[in-house]
Amino acid sequence: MKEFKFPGDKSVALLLDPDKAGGKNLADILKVAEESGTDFILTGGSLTFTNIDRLIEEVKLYSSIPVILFPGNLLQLSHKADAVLLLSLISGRNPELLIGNHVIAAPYLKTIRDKLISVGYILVSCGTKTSVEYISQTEAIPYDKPDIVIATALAGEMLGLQMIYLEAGSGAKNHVPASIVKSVRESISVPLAVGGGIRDKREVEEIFRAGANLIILGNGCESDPGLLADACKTRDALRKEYTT
Ligand code: 1GP
Repeated sequence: MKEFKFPGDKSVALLLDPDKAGGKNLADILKVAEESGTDFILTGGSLTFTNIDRLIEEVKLYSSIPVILFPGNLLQLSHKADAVLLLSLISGRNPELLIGNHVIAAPYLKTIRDKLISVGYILVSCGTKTSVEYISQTEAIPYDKPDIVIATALAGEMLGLQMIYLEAGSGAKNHVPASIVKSVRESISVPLAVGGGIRDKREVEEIFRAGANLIILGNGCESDPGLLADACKTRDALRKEYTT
């Protein structure tokens, strides 16, 4: 198995919706992902009707990009991924998503301990209510309350979580504002992932420049696979700019 490298300074991840990915669609999008130099494939979701093990196996038939599991619930755990996000939904106050599920999963996760990345998962409300809010039965932090987002991210870092993920929700009307990404970036030192509602290369650049280390693209790439290639080009240009 390929060794997983922790998200570098600027990385792009493609989020595959387990229920939409499969067959020719999957082969096509993974071809674009390979050719454009996508750093990671993420898979998982709030609710899925698809067997995650089988999906990861299929992804690996077409691609050698590391697969990171982004489990929406305990049924989505798999040892077939290269890495697993151990999510704590720290914007919410649902005890099951803060510690309950982790306790249930711990004996299993112990067997794949070296693949785990602990993540402070923060929902930021950027428009309409998203699936993740409903399914998690938590309330997202309003986008006009940046201080709460910053304090939550800080608390996550101080608790020892390895990465903070600012999430607007899959298919969100608007992405997390760049001003919030910037404020969080200035407040924490662990890697910062941002996803949800990012639909064009201008937004990708804006969020990278605000300080995101990892950008996660889902729906935007389903409607326009060119977004993935554009995002990777933007990443390359910024990596160059920041090292020269
Ligand atoms: C959702 O952040 C991801 O968890 C991706 O969202 O599908 O809106 O790009 P989109």
